[in-house]
Amino acid sequence: MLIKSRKSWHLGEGEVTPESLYLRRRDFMKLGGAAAMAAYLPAMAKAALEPLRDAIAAAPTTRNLHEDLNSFEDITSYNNYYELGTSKSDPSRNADALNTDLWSISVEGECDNPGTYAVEDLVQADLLEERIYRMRCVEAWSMVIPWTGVPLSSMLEKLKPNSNAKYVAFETIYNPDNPLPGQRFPVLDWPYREGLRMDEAMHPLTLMAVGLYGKPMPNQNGAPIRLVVPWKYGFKGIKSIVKIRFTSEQPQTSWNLSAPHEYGFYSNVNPNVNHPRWSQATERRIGEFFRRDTLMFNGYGDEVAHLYEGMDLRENY
Ligand SMILES: Nc1nc2c(c(=O)[nH]1)N[C@H]1C(S)=C(S)[C@@H](COP(=O)(O)O)O[C@H]1N2
Ligand SMILES: [Mo]
Repeated sequence: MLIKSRKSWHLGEGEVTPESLYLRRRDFMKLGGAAAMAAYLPAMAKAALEPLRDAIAAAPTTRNLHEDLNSFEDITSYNNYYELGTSKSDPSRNADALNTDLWSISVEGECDNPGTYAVEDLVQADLLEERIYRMRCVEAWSMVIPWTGVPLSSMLEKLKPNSNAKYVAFETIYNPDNPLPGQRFPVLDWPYREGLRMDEAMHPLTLMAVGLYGKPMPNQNGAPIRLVVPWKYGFKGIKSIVKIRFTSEQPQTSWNLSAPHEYGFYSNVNPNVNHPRWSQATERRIGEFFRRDTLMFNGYGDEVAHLYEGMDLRENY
C-alpha cells in the first residue's frame, strides 16, 4: 500500500512557501542561475532521470525553512563524493565519469518484492515534492539545499519489507573492472555502504532525492538517486544508489568500517558529542562568515527525538 494521504507534518512550519523564496527561485532561473546552470549542464544526469524530468520541475514545495538557500553553484561545486575524488572540487570536475545510462537498482533481502527496478519504477512521479533541508557535514560545514524527491517510506512500502526486516542497507555504484576515478584508490572499502534502522527509514523526513533546484540530480550530488536524512551527518546521505537490501542485522557502513571510533551507525547530528579530532559544537554555513551553533538533531529534534528515546546518544554516536 502506498502512502498517499498528506501527513500532519505537512501542516507544520512553512506550509505556505514564503514569497521571497519563490522570488528567489524565479530570479535564480532568470539571472545568475541560467549561467550557472549552463556551466554545469554536462554534469546533469540525463538518461536515468529523463522520465522524471518534467515531474521534478513541477514538484510542489511542501515544506520550507526560513533560511537562505545556498546557491546552485555552491551546492554543485563544493561536494563530498569520494568515488569522484577526495577534494571538494573533484566531484564537479569529474562528474562526467559517472554514467547514469541503463541505471538499475537491485532490491534484495527480507521483502516480498525483490527484483531489479528502474528509478521511475520506485519513485512515484505524483509524490515528488521539494523539501528545503538544512544539511550538516561531519566536517562541521553546512548548507541549505532545495531537494526534490519522495519520502523513502513511499518506496519501501512498494517493496514490502517482511517482519524480519529491521534495517535497510544501501550501496553506491561500483564496478571493479571500470571504477570511477576515486575508486582506483583504497580511501574507503568500496562500494560505499550505508544503512538505516527501519523506523528511521520510514520517518516522513527521510527523502529519496532525484533532483535539486527543480532540476534532475547533478552527477556530483549523487545522480540519479540518493538518500537525504536531514537530522544525520551528511555521510549517511549515500549517493548514486544501485542496491537496497532489507536485513535483520544492523548493516555495515563505510565510515564505521573505516574508522569505528570516529563514525558510528547512528551518526545523528549532536553538538554535545565531539568528533575525536574536532568539535561538533559549531559549524560554518557555506557562504557565511560567522560560525553558527550546531543544533541537536540538526534542528529536527521535535520530529525525530522520539526515535532515540532511552538510548545513550554518547554510546550510540
Ligand atoms: N557514495 C557516496 N555517497 C556520499 C559520499 C561519498 O563520498 N560517496 N559522501 C557523503 C558526505 S560525507 C556528504 S557531506 C554528502 C555530501 O552531499 P552533497 O555533495 O550533495 O552536498 O554526501 C554523502 N554521500
Ligand atoms: Mo560529510
